[in-house]
Amino acid sequence: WGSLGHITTAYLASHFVSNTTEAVFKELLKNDNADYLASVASWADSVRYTKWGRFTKTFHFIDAHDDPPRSCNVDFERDCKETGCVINALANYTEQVVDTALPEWQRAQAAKFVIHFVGDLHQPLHNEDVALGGNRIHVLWDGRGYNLHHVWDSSIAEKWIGGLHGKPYDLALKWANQLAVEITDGKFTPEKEGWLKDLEYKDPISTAMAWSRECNALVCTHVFPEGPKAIVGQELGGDYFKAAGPVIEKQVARAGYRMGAWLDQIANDYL
Ligand code: DCM
Ligand code: DCM
Ligand code: DCM
Ligand code: ZN
Ligand code: ZN
Repeated sequence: WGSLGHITTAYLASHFVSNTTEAVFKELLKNDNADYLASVASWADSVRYTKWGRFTKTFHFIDAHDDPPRSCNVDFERDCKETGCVINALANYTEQVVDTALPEWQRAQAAKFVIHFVGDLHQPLHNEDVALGGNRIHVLWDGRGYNLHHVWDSSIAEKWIGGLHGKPYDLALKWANQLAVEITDGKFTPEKEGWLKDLEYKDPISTAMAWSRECNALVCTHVFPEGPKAIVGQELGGDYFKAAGPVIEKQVARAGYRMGAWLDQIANDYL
């Protein structure tokens, strides 16, 4: 995601975590404010292209070598790069957060990666190989040129919330509060229990692969419903957005709700 997606998922997670979890992560991240998760959610993107952070570049996605829209599927052995992917990155950093033999700064840094990668794992094009996750596909968005990856990272979400009128953290918090209502007592309430099915941080590869397969399926149904070639140069701000907006909304909601449950399990074992 872009920063709006990441900050929103983190605010949403902070809405659902237990008091214990909140205390554990406020202490670890040395931040006693309401944005203790949100303020670190985009950090992993800021280090990606720095010299010391280069090794994390492929940690943000998994390149599913499938064939949308005919066939969507993800295979860990086939698709996770030698240099790592979002699946084993989430697993490794989750293990680091709970490893009390590690120095506290390293566990805090691991927590920041976990908060980011749960988010990225829920973006359909972070679970797809085609055209570098859509980066090499030129499209139009309300008349202006972008690549398809950017549209799914940022443009759809920004339009869904009514545009970027306001401060980024305020907009994200407002959206997160709306999603929290939909989860607690709204359109997502009937399915929220299913979102946490088989969630187990001690089995991170299985859990992350289940999330990845669910998300990758959306590549066939909503990202490339007519195939990758048909979308090149198309205007996506109209009918395409109408179908994609609800998908983005649900993926952000799932990511935030699952992040909260993930951090709850971590904090429980921390004690
Ligand atoms: N930030 C912001 N508004 C907030 C919290 C953080 O604009 N309420 C920005 C400032 C930093 C980044 O997010 O660029 C991370 O902040 P921090 O150093 O507090 O984690
Ligand atoms: N941060 C860190 N180590 C770095 C860069 C940033 O621990 N090398 C922290 C400071 C902020 C958060 O990550 O709390 C977000 O930083 P930024 O504003 O640089 O995105
Ligand atoms: N990305 C992806 N899949 C790829 C390559 C990149 O999902 N095979 C993502 C990572 C970034 C965005 O696309 O979020 C832009 O990547 P880059 O800046 O490396 O082009
Ligand atoms: Zn992206
Ligand atoms: Zn990322």
